[in-house]
Formats: sequence, C-alpha cells, structure tokens
Amino acid sequence: MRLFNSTTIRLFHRTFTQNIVPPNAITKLHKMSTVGKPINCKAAVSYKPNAPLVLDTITVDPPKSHEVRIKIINTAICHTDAYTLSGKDAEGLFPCVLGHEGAGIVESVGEGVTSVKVGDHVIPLYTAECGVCKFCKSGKTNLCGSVRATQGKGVMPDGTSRFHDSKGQSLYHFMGCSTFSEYTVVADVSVVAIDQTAPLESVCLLGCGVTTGYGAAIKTANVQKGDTVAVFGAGTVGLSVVQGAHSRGASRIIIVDINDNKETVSREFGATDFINPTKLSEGQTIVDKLVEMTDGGLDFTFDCTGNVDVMRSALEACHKGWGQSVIIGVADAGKEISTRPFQLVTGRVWKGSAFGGIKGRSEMGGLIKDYQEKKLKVDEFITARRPFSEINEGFEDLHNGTCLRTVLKF
Ligand code: NAD
Ligand code: AHE
Ligand code: ZN
Repeated sequence: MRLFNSTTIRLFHRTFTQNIVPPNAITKLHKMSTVGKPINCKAAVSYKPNAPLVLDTITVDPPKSHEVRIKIINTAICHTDAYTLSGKDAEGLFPCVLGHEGAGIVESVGEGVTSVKVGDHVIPLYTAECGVCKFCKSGKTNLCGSVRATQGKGVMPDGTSRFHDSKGQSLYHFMGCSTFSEYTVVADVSVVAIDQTAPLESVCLLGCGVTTGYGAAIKTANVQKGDTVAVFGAGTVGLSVVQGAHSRGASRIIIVDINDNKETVSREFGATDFINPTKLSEGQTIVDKLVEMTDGGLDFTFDCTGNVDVMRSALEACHKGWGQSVIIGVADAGKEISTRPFQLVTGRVWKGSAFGGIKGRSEMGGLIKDYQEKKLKVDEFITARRPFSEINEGFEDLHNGTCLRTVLKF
C-alpha cells in the first residue's frame, strides 16, 4: 500500500508549486492522505487459542485524542506472544491482534499528542510511562498506572478498540501494542521516538526481550563487578541478562538450560559455565550443583523460563544472607511459587522484573545509543528474518531449539 503522510504532502506541495503543477494534482494528493481516515491493511488475527494466526485485511481506525497510529515496519515474535496464543495467559482475550516487540513510523496522531509527530521512528511500549501517575512519580518502579487497566482488557484507554476484521468484527488489542498489524494504534504514553538512523529491523528487539533481560541485570538486580550470577533459560531474555551481567564485570555467569544447543551461544554472550540440569550426577539437584560450584550459592539468580519449579530452584541457589533471585519468566494462569519461608528468613530475596525495570520513554534513547556504539548486542539475537506473511512459520521457529528471535518485515 502506497501512502502519504502530511509531511510528505507538504514537501510534494512545495515541489509541485515550484514546478507549476496544476492545482487539481495537489487536491488529488491530499485526497490520498490517510490522516483521519480508517486504513485497511494486512494483519495476523488470533481468533482462538492454539490455532494458527489468520492473515486478513483489517481496518484500523484513526487515532483518537492522545493516541498515535503507527505504520509497523518490523516486528519480532516473543515467547510471551506464544504464551498468550497458547491460552495460558490469565489476561488472554480473543479475537485479538498479538505482537508487542516492534518498530515503525508514526502515520498520524490524535488531538493533544505532543511527544511524537508524523514521520518519527518509534518503538511501541507495553510498559507505558506517563510521568505523572503515582508509580511514575515514585521513582521506585518503571510500572505506570496510566493505561494498564484498559491495556489488560484489550482496549484503548477510552474502552474501545481501533481494530475490525474484514467481516466488521471488533478485535482486541494486546499489551497496548498489537504489532502484528501493518498499522496499529497506541496510547501516546505507550510509544517512544527514537534516532531515525537506528535500523528498525534490529531495534524492534528493544521493544521487549533484549531490554527486559539487560535491564533486569543492570537495573533490577544492579549486578556489580565480581558478583556471581546464574541465569535459568538461555532465550533472548536470559542471554540479555548474561550480557548485562558481563558488562558489569560479573566474575561468574552460569547458564542453566535443558537444551544443549544453547551452550555455544551462551558463551558468546559472556557465560562462563553452562549446565544442563537434566544431566547431573545421580541424586544431585541443580541447587546442590550451583551451591557447590559457588561456595555456598550465588549473589544473583534469574528465572527466564516461566516455570515455577525453576523459580524455586533459582531462589534456593542464592547465597544465604544476601542472594537475590529475580523472576522474569511469565507463568501459566493458576501457577504459584513456593519455597520454605526459612529461605527468606535466612536472607535470600525474591523479586521480579517487568521490562527490565526500564522506563521506556526516558531510557530507550540510551539503549539505542549503546547499541549504535556497539556496547549492546542486538543483531546477534536475530536467528531468522521472514516476510510478515510467514508469521505462522515464525511461531514454529520458536520451537526449533536454536531460535532466539525471528524478525518479520511488512
Ligand atoms: P525462550 O523460549 O526463547 O527461552 C526460554 C529458554 O528456557 C529456552 O532456551 C529453554 O530451553 C529454556 N528452558 C525451558 N525450560 C527450562 C527448564 N526447566 N530449565 C532450564 N531452562 C529451561 O523465551 P524468551 O523469549 O527468552 O522469554 C523467557 C521468559 O520470559 C518467558 O516466560 C517470557 O514470557 C518471559 N518474558 C518476561 C518479560 C518480563 O518483562 N517479565 C519480558 C519478556 C519475556
Ligand atoms: N498477562 C499475564 C502477565 C504477563 C506478564 O507478566 N507480562 C510481563 C511482560 S511479558 C513481555 O514479554 C510484564 O511486564 N508484566 C507486568 C505488566 O504490567 O503486565 C498474567 O499473568 O496475567
Ligand atoms: Zn515480550
């Protein structure tokens, strides 16, 4: 679909006027603008759990007040998209447009939007940052209260959807982003403008996985030089924890993963050891093994699997008195964590991290800069590139054992 935004129109207007083009050509061009009009475009619709996504032409309504309509250029598939599609997400709603790890260009903005403008390159944020709510002002968290309630109900802050399928059925939004559509609408507090020179194909990964793991290490845990770290799960999130811990000078970074194919890549990101917990000596647990390797336990452990039994092992492998375990993985609806309270009485700390504790609108620019200055690996997570039409094959990639991220292009 060939579209013109208002900046393009202004430029054409100037060129046409200078070259004395008939006024009716300009009027025609204005008529082609999509601003203020619904757009029909490609999208992958999830109609029900555990079923392939349906490629459809959907209608995306114009942004309302304090909303932004984005032309998505690239989107990747995060494990969380697969999790919600599996039907195990307590907040999962169908039919919906999934996707939350994307990057694109602002097509139009609603009334009152001042933070981004038409033509800006942007990353949608599932963790909003309004700057004025109790959470934002606390200085204690990156969680923001401004749009989270409606976001979890699959609608825009005014309680309605901007998406309709080709039969006119309303579709739910997902995580305030819905990047599996050529055009999407997000709240203005849920989007950040980025450096125009940053390649969207790469930096779309900063919309979730890389930022989450890296932030969990350098912000939530605040790993320091010499600390010992164990990371359970060597996906994009876990390996991003590894690169965060490595950048801080951790003395030991142990990856625990049931898939031996992850050893080489784990070491490339900075892991010093790799353990497959299914291949321990008879009678030995992963907690025994880690405690033995680290003279009593780790300074920091991270769960990047979403498995509640793994979360318990991660907590119990922490050093008595000060070890901290950070839960990043997302667990199935109905699952709960448990341990002996004595584990906490004796000084271990259990905490969690959403989007790595990163405030998207304030801190994304710094991450992009780190990437551009080659201090933060991002390209290395792309294990496949596909056209958007192959999104279902992209979901299959997730299960192939070597996949980190498949990036789709519209
Ligand atoms: P992924 O599927 O790419 O990686 C998970 C890794 O865990 C795989 O390498 C797998 O082999 C390994 N694994 C599975 N079971 C294991 C076990 N029992 N012991 C050890 N390793 C095991 O997933 P990802 O995209 O890296 O995401 C990881 C988790 O983080 C998911 O649960 C995802 O939903 C969640 N997540 C949370 C946030 C957040 O903000 N909290 C953000 C992004 C993703
Ligand atoms: N809907 C799930 C919870 C999902 C969840 O915990 N999401 C993470 C981000 S996963 C990104 O891949 C998160 O940031 N959570 C904080 C938040 O506000 O959603 C459920 O259990 O209901
Ligand atoms: Zn994600």
